[in-house]
Amino acid sequence: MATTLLRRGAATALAALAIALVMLAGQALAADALPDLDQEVPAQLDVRVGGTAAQPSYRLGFGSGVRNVGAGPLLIEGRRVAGSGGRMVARQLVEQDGGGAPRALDGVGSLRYVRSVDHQHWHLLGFDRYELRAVGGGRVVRDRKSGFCLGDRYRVTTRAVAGAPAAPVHTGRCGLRMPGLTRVTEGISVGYGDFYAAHLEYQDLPIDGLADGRYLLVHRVNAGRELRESDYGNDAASVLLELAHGRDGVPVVKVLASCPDSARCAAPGAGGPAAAAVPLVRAARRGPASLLCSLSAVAGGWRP
Ligand SMILES: [Ca+2]
Ligand SMILES: [Zn+2]
Repeated sequence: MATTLLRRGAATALAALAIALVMLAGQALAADALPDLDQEVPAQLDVRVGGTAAQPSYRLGFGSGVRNVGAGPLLIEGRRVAGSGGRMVARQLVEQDGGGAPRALDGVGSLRYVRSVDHQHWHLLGFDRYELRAVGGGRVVRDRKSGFCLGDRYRVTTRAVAGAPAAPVHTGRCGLRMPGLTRVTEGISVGYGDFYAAHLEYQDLPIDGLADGRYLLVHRVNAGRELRESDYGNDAASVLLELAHGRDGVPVVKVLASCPDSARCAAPGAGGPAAAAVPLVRAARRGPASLLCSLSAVAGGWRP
């Protein structure tokens, strides 16, 4: 009797072990193919003059780019109940190495139906942040961007990324002129990036009233780490700027250094690259064709 019980116990233990092994094997087969978002260095800087002749106003414009150099695509799905207003809840879909259904991660943010002068569609909020920080001090200006329509807008050409699709996949328009949608998907494929041009939908920061001195312009993707990635060490990039005002009160901005993968950026020592002047430009009349968010692809790839 006791022997039978022992045998039964051993058999049960063996069965449990077998089940555990099968589950482990299943997990090994279905590993997350995570994206790795890589913030590009702020690029194409300029200072745009607006306001009136009597009271001019100045904004520091910048292009920003985020590329995916990970093992899997960034996939975002927004959903809402019909008639529930202009907001969707976002979740991230993580592709699995072994194939099969992607793993869904809830609570990665929200999308809002944005009506701007030029276009209206669903924007993912808070994907990328821009700020100016005083060197040795804190944040002095922060963006007020209305969100992002992610897509494969340029191909990564400055480094090799394995597994990039031959052609862009995410070329959608985030539900352009479709406020009644209940589901929207957007993303960035492996080996592609999403780019936003200077002054487009708040791709700039006001610099009126700032004291002369050194500032860091910091761009940071996934600041709240809501999106699951394989590496968070490359999510910020920065440039070190010097701001001075002439006697006429016109700001003169120079780039002292560019720092990929870091929110800190030290000035180069003697013999380093010379400071580059940021051009001063007059506010151009807004052309309708140039203002469709990031919906038009950037020809020729990323241009720092
Ligand atoms: Ca990253
Ligand atoms: Zn837009």
